[in-house]
Amino acid sequence: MGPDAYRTAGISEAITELGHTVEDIGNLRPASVEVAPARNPQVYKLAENVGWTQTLMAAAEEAAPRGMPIFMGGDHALAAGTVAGMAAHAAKQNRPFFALWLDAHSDIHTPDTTDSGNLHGTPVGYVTGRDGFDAYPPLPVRVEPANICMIGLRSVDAAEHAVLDDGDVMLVDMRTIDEQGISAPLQAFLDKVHAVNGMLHVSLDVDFLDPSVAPAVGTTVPGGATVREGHLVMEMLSDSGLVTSLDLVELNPFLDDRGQTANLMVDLTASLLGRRVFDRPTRSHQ
Ligand code: 4U7
Ligand code: MN
Ligand code: MN
Ligand code: MN
Repeated sequence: MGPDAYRTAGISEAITELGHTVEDIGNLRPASVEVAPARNPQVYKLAENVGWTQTLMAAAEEAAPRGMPIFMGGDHALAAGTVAGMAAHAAKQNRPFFALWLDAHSDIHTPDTTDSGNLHGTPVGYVTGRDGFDAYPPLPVRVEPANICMIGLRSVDAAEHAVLDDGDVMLVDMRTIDEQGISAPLQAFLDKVHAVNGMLHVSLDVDFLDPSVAPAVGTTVPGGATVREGHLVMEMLSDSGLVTSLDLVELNPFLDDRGQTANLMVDLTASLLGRRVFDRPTRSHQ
């Protein structure tokens, strides 16, 4: 139901209003695949997830040369395919690939380490080439952990800590945001992308935002980003000119309050695509 909720909230119109052309290719369907049962009996809907990964990887690679793909989910399992496909596209262009993960969670489980069995907690594990994804399509190119930045973290499982603590992923948890603001760490990451003319994929999980402003998600965690923090991130990303693809994931319209969350996600997308309060640098009145 997520993609239709974004359509109802006027995502195409909001983007068109900013002077861009929109091509809505409609809803996709997962490839039908057969897989051996997962080692971990908790794992839920493995074949469907593998099928979606196959479909979305191909769709991303196909769409990337034609513009900036926006992938509307659906849950975050979607990103296994979209990120892998965009990384493959970047490799063909001979450009380094980066990913910005805006999320309360780090989603770096594997099918073996997940306790919940929910594969939306594993896409970063897949794209960074962790073991345990044998049922999945072979990864075209591995995403370097050093090229990933996670912002908004406040729910990280023990098995995820084990890989992140000694790893190279740039971790910006809510405490960092409280202490340093959201713009300084984001700018540091964008400088890294800019320095090597990288392509940047943004993966926006609804639960990055505080549930008081974005209730329509199954995995709410209190203490998330504010509306303004969300917009500031998107405005800085827009100014950077580095973003080449976007995921909008985890919206569950059944949990929404009169479209509040869908509308906020559309507004954030508009900020990323150039909407501003003023279209020139603002100066404070002295
Ligand atoms: B989302 C969780 F245990 N880590 O594995 C898990 F906390 O895409 C949550 O970020 C995963 O919403 C959340 O089930 C996945 C849990
Ligand atoms: Mn997520
Ligand atoms: Mn999440
Ligand atoms: Mn989820």
